[in-house]
Amino acid sequence: MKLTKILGLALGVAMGTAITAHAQEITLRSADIHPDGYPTVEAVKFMGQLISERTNGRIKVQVMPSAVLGSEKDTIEQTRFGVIDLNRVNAAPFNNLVKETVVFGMPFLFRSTEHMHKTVDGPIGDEVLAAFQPHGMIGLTYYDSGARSFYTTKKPIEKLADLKGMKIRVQQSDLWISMMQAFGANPTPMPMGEVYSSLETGVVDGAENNWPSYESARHFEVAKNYTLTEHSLNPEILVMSKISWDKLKPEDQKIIKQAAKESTVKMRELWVAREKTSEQKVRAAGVNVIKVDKAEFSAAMKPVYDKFVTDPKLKDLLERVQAVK
Ligand code: GTR
Repeated sequence: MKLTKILGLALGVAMGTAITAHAQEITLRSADIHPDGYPTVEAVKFMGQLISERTNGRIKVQVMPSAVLGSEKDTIEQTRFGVIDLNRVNAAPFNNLVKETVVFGMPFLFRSTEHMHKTVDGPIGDEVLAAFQPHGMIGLTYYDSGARSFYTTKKPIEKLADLKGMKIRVQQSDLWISMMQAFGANPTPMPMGEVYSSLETGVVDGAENNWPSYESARHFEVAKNYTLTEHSLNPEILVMSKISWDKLKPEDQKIIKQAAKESTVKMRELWVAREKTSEQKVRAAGVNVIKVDKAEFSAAMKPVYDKFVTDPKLKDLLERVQAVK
């Protein structure tokens, strides 16, 4: 074996698992808790195709779906340490670490999907992506996540008072815990992978999510009442490990950033279609879909704003989001 090859191999090992033995070829591993076919997974695969084409196969992306690399909270840590190169996570599990992400999850903040798109596609979106850097991550792009609504196993939620004392699973975020308390519920934070059995065994009385997650994770089988509160349009965020990013040449970083942005366009098409098919599927399965007076739920959210948007920087960010037309 030539000395250069031995050195190359040693370098590859020293630089971590992502760099293959051939020093020029890089495979970026990307985590997602959703299975193959889910719009977030397919969008990152699409991004990988663009990157591979534009680097003549030098850089590839391997999506590891279905939480094989762990829960979202765990994969965030692994991403920060460079064990995972790319990670597609909802904004919520980033909340405790990257404060700026709290704003997008604020209840009833976005007036519509268009409002959310305009916000994340513009300078505010860039500002929040930039806020990941001091925490060891590079914010690449946003994906849609629809609107989150409640679903329950036994008692349907028809008005705000119905939530009183209900055990509701939430994502692992202090903001989301407070939001559930403000709704009058008893929040139980846990990773997505534990929700099905928790609903089935009565550890929780309900959870909340968008149509595609409710359908894909089969929660509709065990929680048949879906209440259209649509309390948050919190987006998904695709990040890269700063350790992995720093190993790349600036021109390759540019290719990745551009491909990520293009994958958002693709993702939005996939999302619109999936929202429809997921809704049809769960309705066909006999889910009880309940309409509510959203104003009543929204009015209960003042304490959440008072608690989480105290910092002048966050207040300013929030006001700028509200002002987006
Ligand atoms: C989904 C989201 C996931 C995860 C999940 C959850 O809508 O795509 O990233 O956050 O919700 O509730 O844990």
